[in-house]
Formats: sequence, structure tokens, C-alpha cells
Amino acid sequence: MPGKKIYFVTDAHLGAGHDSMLREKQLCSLLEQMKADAAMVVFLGDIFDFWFTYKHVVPRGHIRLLGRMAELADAGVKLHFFIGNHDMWLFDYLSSQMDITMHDDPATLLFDGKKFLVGHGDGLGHLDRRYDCLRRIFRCRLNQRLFALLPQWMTFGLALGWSGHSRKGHIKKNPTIFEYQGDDREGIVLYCKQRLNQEPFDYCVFGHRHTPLTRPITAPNGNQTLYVNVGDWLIHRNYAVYSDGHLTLHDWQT
Ligand SMILES: [Mn+2]
Repeated sequence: MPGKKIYFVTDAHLGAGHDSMLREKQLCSLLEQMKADAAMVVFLGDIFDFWFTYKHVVPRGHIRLLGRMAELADAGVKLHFFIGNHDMWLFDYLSSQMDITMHDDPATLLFDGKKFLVGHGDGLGHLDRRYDCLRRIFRCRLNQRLFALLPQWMTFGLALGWSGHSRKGHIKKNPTIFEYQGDDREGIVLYCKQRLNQEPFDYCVFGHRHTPLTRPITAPNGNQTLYVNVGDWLIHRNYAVYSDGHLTLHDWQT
């Protein structure tokens, strides 16, 4: 320890659905395997379906995962967490409990001489004005303070109900929402091309789209990169691994 690989996991949405505990246990078994060879573990967001960190109170659940994460951090594995649109209100909870770097926005990670552009993926490419506006409201400090004043039965009831409702609503409105929308309609790809046009990246690694995908992309200036969408742990139970100059997607096996 630490080892030689980077592991990427995303979108477990723990707390959603009846199989949440099973998903959490499966994710923990992957984290157990990581102990053997991980130098870095990157959580790409929406690991929790909803979270709100109060000053003195911790939301119930997810104890196995939190314990495993702390265990990896304590063993010297570098942990990164990119907040998603579902767990954007983790604030400093994880970083107060373990050695982990929290990211509110996409960031550049360097490893093994390679440059990674990494993020969750929501709100990129500015294709959805309504969502941009909502995101600003949710990320506003004052609104977060006001939300914290509401009774917890109300905030959690509201958020978890809305999360499920919004997921079903999106699928109903657009049944192909989780399919690749094309290079000119995928917000993350548009964002990556824009960034790639300014500086080179070896890899762009994101989540949020719930569909695993590996795709070479080229910026207008000719810079090329490999875009990898890790998929999710909600439906697919997949993850990505960087090792020895290769970034690959994997299905989790029991
Ligand atoms: Mn998301």
C-alpha cells in the first residue's frame, strides 16, 4: 500500500430503491478488493441518493460504505469525491471524518504521468437552462442555510420523494434519456471538447449518465482524448480502472 491503480465508481444512489442495502454491500466488497492494489479511488458523485449534513446530526444509513471508505483512507489510499446532483450537500462531512478531497466541480487529476479531467457530469455543456437555474438555487449558501432550518422529516421526505419522482418523470418524458445522445447533444462531451481545445488531457472520466461508454473524442484544434463514462452502480454495477497506461471499464462480479 498504496498500490498502482486508480479505481473510479459512480452513481450508486444509495438510499434509493429496495435493493439499496444489497448495492451497498456489493460496493463494499469492491472496496475490499481495492485494498490490494489501489493507489487512488475516485468517487464520481451521486453515491448517495440524498444527503444533507447538519451541524450535529448525521443522516441514517450507509455505515458500511462510510467505514470502508475511511478504512481505505487510513491505509494511505488517496480518495477523491466529486459531488453529484444528488449528494451535493455532503459539505464537509466526509472530509471531517477521513482524509478525502472533495470537489464541487470537474478537476484535473495527475497520475502516472497522465492527465485526467474528472467530474460528476451534471449541468455541463449548458444545454438545459432550467437545470442551470435549479443548480444555482441548490448550490446557493443562503438557500442551503434556510433548508437546514426546516424539520428533518420534511427535508428528507421532500428530497427522497422528489428524487424518485424526477427520475421516473425523466424516463417517462424521454425513454432514451440514458442512451448516448450524440457528440453534439451530450453536455459532458461538449464540455470536454471545450476544455480539450484549451489544454490536452489523456482521459476524461465522468458519471451521471448511467450508461457505461468509452469513446475517443477530438477537439476543434485536433487535441484527442478518451472519454470514459463509468456508467453506474445503481443498475450496471460497473466501475473503471486505470492501470499501466490503460483505462478500462469493468463489470463487478460476485
Ligand atoms: Mn447525477
